Amino acid sequence: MTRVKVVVLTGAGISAESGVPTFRDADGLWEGHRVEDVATPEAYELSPTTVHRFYDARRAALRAVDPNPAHTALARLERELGDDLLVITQNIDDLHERAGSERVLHMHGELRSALCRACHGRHRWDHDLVDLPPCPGCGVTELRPDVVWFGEIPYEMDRIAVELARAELFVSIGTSGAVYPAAGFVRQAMRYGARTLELNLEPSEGTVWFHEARHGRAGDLVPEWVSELLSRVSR
Ligand code: BV8
Repeated sequence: MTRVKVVVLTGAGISAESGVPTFRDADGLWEGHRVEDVATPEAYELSPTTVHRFYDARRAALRAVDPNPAHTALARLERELGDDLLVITQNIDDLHERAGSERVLHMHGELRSALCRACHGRHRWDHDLVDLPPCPGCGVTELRPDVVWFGEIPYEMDRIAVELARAELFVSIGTSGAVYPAAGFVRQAMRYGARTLELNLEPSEGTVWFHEARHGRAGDLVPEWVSELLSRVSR
């Protein structure tokens, strides 16, 4: 039996069935806000309160949602593949971790983390930030959401490049392929010879770059794909 190095990229679509709104579907988050008003450094400079309220609401909403079968299936896959699986997520929720995944790379940061603009410390954070609490590290009241905004560089891009070069299978789950550099990962993986698979409700903007695409709900597609893959490989 063979081993296979798998890199999975997830987007908002994998959390949709948990009740976390996506960004670009009809009732998406951005519908309530123009992205420039809440997810850019300029927006934060202009109106920190608006931006804090947007993220404080999303952080609080995490308590009311749970992982769905797609998250659970990826955690099962990690138990079987171990270091041969890495989940790179664009999502800032903690549903992968709560489903049991440990090897998760949050390239766009996390709601449950605060970043200090004074000491650049990153701290586990589960409360509101709108009242400008002191940084647990340096005490200065300069904490912002530890989230990568448009125009900012995503986390761990060097590590991601290494992982994409090593991948034998690249699977994109629940993302529209609208935001870079994440939307370009499929081409990077393909250039290094990976097989590419898209699991999404509908064809993404990058669907042409995938060897195979299956369209439907992540809660159905992901457990089915994981069972299929595990029947073919072993650690
Ligand atoms: C950077 C954190 C430089 C905040 C986010 C012009 C052309 C190309 C690029 C650019 C350009 N102008 C500017 C850029 C760069 C820009 C960009 O890509 N802009 C886009 C809008 C054109 N990117 C950046 O600024 C990035 N930084 O480029 O720095 C650099 C880069 C590398 C190295 C050095 C320097 C930073 C981008 C990060 C922004 N932050 N999130 C927050 O969460 O509030 S992005 C945000 O949108 C999300 O995090 C998510 O990652 C991203 C994409 O959303 P998706 O996850 O795909 O969600 P979406 O709603 O779009 O789609 C959901 C999909 O799921 C749909 O297809 C739907 O059909 C499907 N679905 C729904 N339900 C289900 C389902 N699928 C399965 N089952 C279901 N049940």
